[in-house]
Amino acid sequence: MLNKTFSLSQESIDLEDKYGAHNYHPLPVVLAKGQGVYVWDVEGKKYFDFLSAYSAVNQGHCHPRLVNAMIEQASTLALTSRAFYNNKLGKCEEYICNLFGYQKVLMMNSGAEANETAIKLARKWGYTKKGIPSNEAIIIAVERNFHGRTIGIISASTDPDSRNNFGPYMPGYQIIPYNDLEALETALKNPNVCGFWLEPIQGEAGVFMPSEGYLKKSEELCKKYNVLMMMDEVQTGIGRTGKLLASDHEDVKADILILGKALSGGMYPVSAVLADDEVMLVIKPGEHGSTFGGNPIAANITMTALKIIKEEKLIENAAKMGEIFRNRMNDLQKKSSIVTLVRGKGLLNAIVIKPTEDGRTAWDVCVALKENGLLAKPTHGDIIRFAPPLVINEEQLLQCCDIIEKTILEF
Ligand code: IF1
Repeated sequence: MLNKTFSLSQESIDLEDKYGAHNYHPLPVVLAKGQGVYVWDVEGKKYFDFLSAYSAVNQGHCHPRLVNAMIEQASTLALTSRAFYNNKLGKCEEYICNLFGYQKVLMMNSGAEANETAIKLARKWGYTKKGIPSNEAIIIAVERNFHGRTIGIISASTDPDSRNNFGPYMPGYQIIPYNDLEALETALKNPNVCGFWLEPIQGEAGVFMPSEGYLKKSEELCKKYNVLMMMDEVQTGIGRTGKLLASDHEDVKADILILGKALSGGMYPVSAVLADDEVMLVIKPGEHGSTFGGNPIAANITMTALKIIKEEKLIENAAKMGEIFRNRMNDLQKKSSIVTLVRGKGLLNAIVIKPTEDGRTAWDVCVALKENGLLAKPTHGDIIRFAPPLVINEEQLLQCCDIIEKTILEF
């Protein structure tokens, strides 16, 4: 922790502690400025951001084109609600549908809302198209899933922190092991199943990747049993894993695609659900919505955020930088007594840290990394996720590898 003498950081920390809910345990750093791969704290110290707001800031902090897109629209027309049309949403919907290859998109705000929308779409499709008896629809979810924090979503969670003491839970889920095709096929045989809901790589679980071919085989099984594949790419999408979508590594095209976070480059809360007409049009006017969903600012920023991904070749960069990063981390693992595993794809990577004899953990490594100018956060105690903005260049990446190596070898 910071020393108790007066400091700008301590002032902010104390205010949040006194007046803010304690639903997070942030690293003791108070940020005041961001630009590209860098953030600065209130005392003016500069850091590499290796979390990217959980992969929302893929395009880099305060990207000038995103700032302009926001200012431009915010000073023209900010919010109309969907009670009326506006001149930005249609263009944004067209851009998104053409880029990801779907007939329709439904715009929401948070990743959780997009996942809730996907649940409603799958269920209503199950009743009206698959003939599942009313209120009997089942969605298959996987162990260690993370799709958001609403009651509907955590009712499928296997993580005690996300789930415990928030019951009673929403029914209609069957939980199976991730990366287990036999368990999937068995579960799919139930005619009341309308959807199979998963992340192509489990972010919160600690960048847990399934076996090669698991996604493709799952897609085939879903088609065989007439079940909608609902792919949550909120964290893995928008170039993060070295492809536009993580699903692209196996040429998988989900029936329902769920996007968020970097869809707006972290400039504004924007999420989206994509599907073809057969699925999307089961929801009729007045059956679903949101005050801010698809607002003009969201639309203007989203089109710009997606153009940046393409025009600045951030997908290719993520693939190339990711290779360099994992090679350096694998070398580090050989030299370090506390790094037990390195895994990831593109610029979504993680290392697993074994506690030292004197009980120091991944948290202590992250505090030391902060002292050395790099910000990352542990998940599930022993895993450190490394996810810099996709705009990082080779020189910056190698500097960060040097910081990580220097820090880890001090443990
Ligand atoms: C927290 C991490 C957690 C997500 C996937 C949906 C959502 C998320 C795959 C919901 C959100 C965020 C939420 C934040 C920490 C972070 C996170 F995996 F990215 F690290 F929690 F697991 N699907 N992930 O990753 O999107 O409603 O937040 O916009 O809740 O602590 P949201």
